Amino acid sequence: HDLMGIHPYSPLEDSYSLHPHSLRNTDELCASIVRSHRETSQYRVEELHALRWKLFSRDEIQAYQSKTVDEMWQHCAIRLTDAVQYVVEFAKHIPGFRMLSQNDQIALLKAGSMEVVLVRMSRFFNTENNTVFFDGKFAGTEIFKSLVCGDLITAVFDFAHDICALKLTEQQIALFSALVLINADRPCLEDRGRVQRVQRGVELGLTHILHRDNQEGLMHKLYQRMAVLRSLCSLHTEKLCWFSQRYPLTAHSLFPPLYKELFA
Ligand code: CLR
Repeated sequence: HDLMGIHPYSPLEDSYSLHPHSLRNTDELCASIVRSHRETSQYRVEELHALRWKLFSRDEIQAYQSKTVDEMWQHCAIRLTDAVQYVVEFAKHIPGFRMLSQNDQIALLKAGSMEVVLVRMSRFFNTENNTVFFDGKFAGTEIFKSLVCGDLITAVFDFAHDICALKLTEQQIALFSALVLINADRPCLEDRGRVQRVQRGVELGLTHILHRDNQEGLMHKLYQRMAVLRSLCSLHTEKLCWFSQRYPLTAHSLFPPLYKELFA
C-alpha cells in the first residue's frame, strides 16, 4: 500500500541524475507541483504586475484605520483563511501528499500553511513602494494599524521584500512552497518515514530546477528563509493568542472555523 503514491520517488533513486528513469520522474514531479501552484495561485504574476499602482486612497486607508481591533482582526482572519484554502488545494495536488494519513496531512498543514501564504505573499508584493495586494488594491503597513501588532506586520513585510530580492521564478516558488509544506521535522507526525520519502522527492525536484536554472546557490538561501518563516509563524500564533484572550467572543464565534482549526 505504501508504494502507490510515492513509489517513483523512493530513496533508492535519489542519485537521480545518473538514472534516466528517475530524472523523468523528477521532471514529472516538478511539472505537477508547478501546475498545482499555477492553478491555486489566485492571480497570475502578469495580472498583479498590471495592478501594481492601484493604491488605496487616503480616505480608504482612514476607513481601515478607524476599524476597531476586533473588526480588523476578523477581517484579516477571513482574508488569510481564504488564502490558506488555496494552499490546502495546492497541497492536495503535491504527489504523495494525499497518500499520507489524514492526521499527517493536517499536521503538515497546521505547521506549514501559514508559511506558504507568506511565501506566496511575495508574488503580491510591490517592492518599489512596500505595498501588498489586499482587498483588491495595494496597501502599505499603515492600513493594518488597528490590528495593533505592528511588529508582526513589519516583520512580514520585511520578509516579503527579502523574498522578492531573490527574484524567484514561478517554478522555483512552486517547488519551494512544496518543500515548506512537506517537512518531516514537523511536530505530531505519525509516519515520519513516509513524509520523509515525499520530502526527498520534492528536494530532488527543487535541486533539479535550480541546477537547470544555474542557480544552485539559491538552495542555501532558501533553507535560511525557512528558519525565518518559522519565527514569523510563532509570532503570528503569539499574536493570535493575545487577541483571543482579549476578545474571546470574536475569536470564538466570528473567526472562520478553518482559521481556528489550523492556528488556535
Ligand atoms: C498572501 C498571498 C495569497 C493572497 C493573500 C491574501 C491575504 C493577505 C496575504 C496574501 C498576505 C498577508 C496579509 C493577508 C491578509 C492579512 C495579512 C496581507 C497577499 C496581513 C499580514 C495581516 C495579518 C493579520 C493577522 C495577525 C490576523 O495568495
